[in-house]
Order: sequence, then C-alpha cells, then structure tokens
Amino acid sequence: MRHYEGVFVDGVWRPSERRRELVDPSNGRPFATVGLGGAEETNAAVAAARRAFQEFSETTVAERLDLLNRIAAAYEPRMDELADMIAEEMGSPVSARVQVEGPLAHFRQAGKVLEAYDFETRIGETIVRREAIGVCALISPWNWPIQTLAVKMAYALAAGCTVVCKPSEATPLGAIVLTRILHDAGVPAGVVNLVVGSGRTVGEAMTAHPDVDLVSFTGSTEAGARVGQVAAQTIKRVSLELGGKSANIVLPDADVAQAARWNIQRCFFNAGQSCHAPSRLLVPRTRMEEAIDGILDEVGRIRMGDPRDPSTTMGPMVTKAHYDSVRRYIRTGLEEGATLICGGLEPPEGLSDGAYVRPTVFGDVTPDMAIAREEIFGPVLAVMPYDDEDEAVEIANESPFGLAGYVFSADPERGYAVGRRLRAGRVFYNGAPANAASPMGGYKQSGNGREMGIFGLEEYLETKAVFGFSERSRALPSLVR
Ligand code: TXE
Repeated sequence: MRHYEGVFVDGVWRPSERRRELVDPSNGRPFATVGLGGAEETNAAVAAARRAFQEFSETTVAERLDLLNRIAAAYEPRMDELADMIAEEMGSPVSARVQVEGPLAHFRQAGKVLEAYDFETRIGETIVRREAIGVCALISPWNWPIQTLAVKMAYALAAGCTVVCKPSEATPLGAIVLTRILHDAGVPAGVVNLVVGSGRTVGEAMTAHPDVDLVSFTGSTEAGARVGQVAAQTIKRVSLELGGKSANIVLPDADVAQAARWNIQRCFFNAGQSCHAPSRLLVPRTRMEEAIDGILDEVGRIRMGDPRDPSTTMGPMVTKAHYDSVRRYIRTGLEEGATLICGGLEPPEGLSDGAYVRPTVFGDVTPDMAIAREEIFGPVLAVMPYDDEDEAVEIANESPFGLAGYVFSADPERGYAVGRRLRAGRVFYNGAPANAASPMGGYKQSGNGREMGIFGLEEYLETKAVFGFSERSRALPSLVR
C-alpha cells in the first residue's frame, strides 16, 4: 500500500502519525494511506502563509505571470498521471479528460486576466487601488478534486495572496500532486501550504483562524452555511460555491429528443457528481414521448465500468457512503410515486463490488417530490412535464438553489428571454459550452461570490481609496506593477 504525506508547510512535507485509508470506489479495496493534519498543523500553515504574504504580495504582475506560466508548464506533462489518480481515488473515468485539462486552462486564463487587469484606477483626485486580501483558506470537495482547488489557487496567486489548502479528505491525492507541481514550478516556500484533514477539525480551524482573511469554499450547502457562521466571528470574507438542482427548460420549438439526449450526457457526466448537473429536465407535456425516446437512446450508450478503462464513460460513486445516499434517493423516488423510466436499485451486472449506481431516470416528477427538490449528486434525473412557458420558469425557479439554468429553443430571442427569467448564476443556451473567462457561482443557496475570470480575481482583492493625488501631482511609481 502506498503512503502519501498530506501536510505541506513552509515548503516542507511533514510526516504525520494520524493516517486515513483511501479506498478505490470501483472495487472497494484500500490502496493507499494519507497523513492527516489537525489544529496544530493548521496553525503552522497559517503562520507560514502569513510570513510569506508580505513579500509575495509585493511581487510585480510580471513576476506572478511568470509564476503562473511556470505552473502551467510543470502541470501539463503530469495530466495522464493525474487522470489515473482521479480514476483511482474517486472513480471518475480517465476518458473524462476535462477533469485534468480544465485546471490547465484555468491557470492560463488566470494569467491572461492578471496581465490585463488594472490594479489602480482613478476617481477624481483619488487613486483606487486593488490589493491582495491576505492569507486565504481554500477548501475543496471531492467531485472535481483538482479543478476546484486549481481555480482557487490560480486566482489567489494571481492576486498576490498566500494560501492554505484543504482538499476533501476522501480524495486528497490530486491536491497533493498539485502541491508538488507548484513547488517544482518555483512557488516560494510558505506561499502555498496544504493540510489534509477533516472539515470539522482542519476546515473549521482554518475558517476560525484570526490570521486568515478569506475562505473560499466549495462543497455542500450545509457545510457552506457552517463556514459562514464560523467565519463571521472574525468578519472574514467568505466565497461559497455550493450545491445545485439545475433545471433544463426544453421549449416546444426545440428538437426535444436531441435536447433530452444532451441532458443525459451532461447530467450523467462524472456519474452525476457535478454541481452544475441539469438534474431536472422540463419537457412540454405533449412532447414527453420524444423526450423519453431521446433519453433511452442516450442512456443505452453509457458504458459503466472500471474508470481506468478508456472506453468507460461512467464510473462508481465516490464512496460507499455516497452510494448509499444516492440509492436512498432512488428508493424515495419510487415511494413518492414517480415513474421509473430506466435504472433503479438493481446493481449493474458484474459490478457489484464497486459503488456503482445504474443511470436512473424518473418521469412524472412533480415539484413537491424530494427527488425534484434536493441535490442527489448521482446519476438520477427527474423529468418534469409542464404546460406553458410561465409554468416552466416557475418550476425552474422554485428551488432553494440557483447555480445553473439551461434553455433549449430554436429561437435565440425566446431562449434569451427565458434565460433572463432564471434565478441562476449561469445559463446555457442550446447546450453551449462554458468558457474559462466567464464568472461561475450561484444565486440563492448555491453560494456567494464568483470564481473565474476578472470576477474570480476580484474575490481575492481588497479595495483601497488613496486621497489627495491629482493627475498632475502624481508622479508616484505604482506599487503594483
Ligand atoms: O460535502 P462537504 P460531502 C454536495 C453534494 C453531496 C453533499 C455531501 O450534494 O452529496 O454535498 O458531500 C469540507 N468547515 N456537494 O459531505 O462535507 C470537507 O472536508 C470547513 C456539492 O462530501 O461539504 C470538504 O473538503 N470545511 C459540492 C469540503 O468541505 C468543511 C461538492 C466539501 O465537503 C466543513 C461536494 C466545515 N464545517 C459536495 N465541513 C459542489 N458544490 O459541487 C466539511 N468541510
């Protein structure tokens, strides 16, 4: 069994007595252990980040840009290794290349944003400066184990912040390798620190720490609410990217079967373990048959199996506990009286050792059902009929979440008009891809703040107004550039 150290402070890996066993979800077998940190290691990591902050926050844009470029160059050749690691620790198939290609795109994009960003602007005789906020705690989940952390790291470093990272204790290996890559790329000691540990101990110790200026958290709404409460004691800035129950409204003028096929691909990507998953498909009541044809056709193309096999398109759930939770929702859907279109509780053939759940689609789902309201975070889709556009928008917005929305229509004007009415942070028209420069974040209980692009950089910046410098009197060299 391999062993990994999980505590990296001030440029040094620290051995730890406490260990956690990591289990391969495709076969239930333990394959590695990881060293865990606690409150003491968290304090040491925050202290190292604080010491490093003064110098790092005064680096020039050109220096930080060079650093981001070196990180991207060091990361790129490691992508195959990282894809294998994600397959092993969380079960996302190696064919899901975006899990490892996304982080590269985000390191590069953060560099582009940094290069073009104006850290000083003017309001009359006032100079408005944007400065690095300070020491940041970056807390990430298991479902996109590298990307979620890489995005936070990229923009925090671009801003000139120093960081203490805590990946999910269920999937820490990607973060450990990422930290090694950053170290190899020349990130100075103390600028990036890592403490693997539980949310309750390490996560809360970071959040409560008076020397941490910002917490950027991605995870469940429950844990996000707790982060907000704990952080309030020290008035730190909190950026939250939380759960979703996103609706896809297929308008009557769309190719309904095609939209339903796309929905299956998108919703069941990463076995449904993505916060943006379109897990509610809203179809005109009179067009339901076309939708079901498209759904069954596309579900038939899914290849479940070993995530290391390049032909696999769907792997297991991340852990046995999560597998149990997803299956509880399937049972609830059956008890609530939804119609099972495909899937269900039966384990997929030949895969009973792993945490595999059949791709499951429920029809005749009504807005009051738990499977329509709660985030399941597995391969379970709720198909909901509607009678007119207003009703579709109402159903879509009738959710405590507001992360993403999807609209399919042959008419861009109509699609845009519906998109404007959705209470969600991102709206995708006709299945358009997102781009790395656009903001990501949610309305309502899907979170606070935005990641990525200019908006993502600004999360890590404080704003200072400096009065008394007219255009002419100011011959000061910029402190930033
Ligand atoms: O998440 P947690 P879990 C949703 C999804 C999933 C459910 C539970 O519905 O089924 O959450 O997953 C850290 N202070 N999402 O239990 O606990 C934790 O250690 C500080 C959606 O795995 O939220 C980990 O690093 N940190 C989501 C991270 O939070 C705390 C992605 C996420 O774990 C903490 C993941 C605390 N009090 C789950 N408690 C998305 N937005 O995509 C936990 N953590």
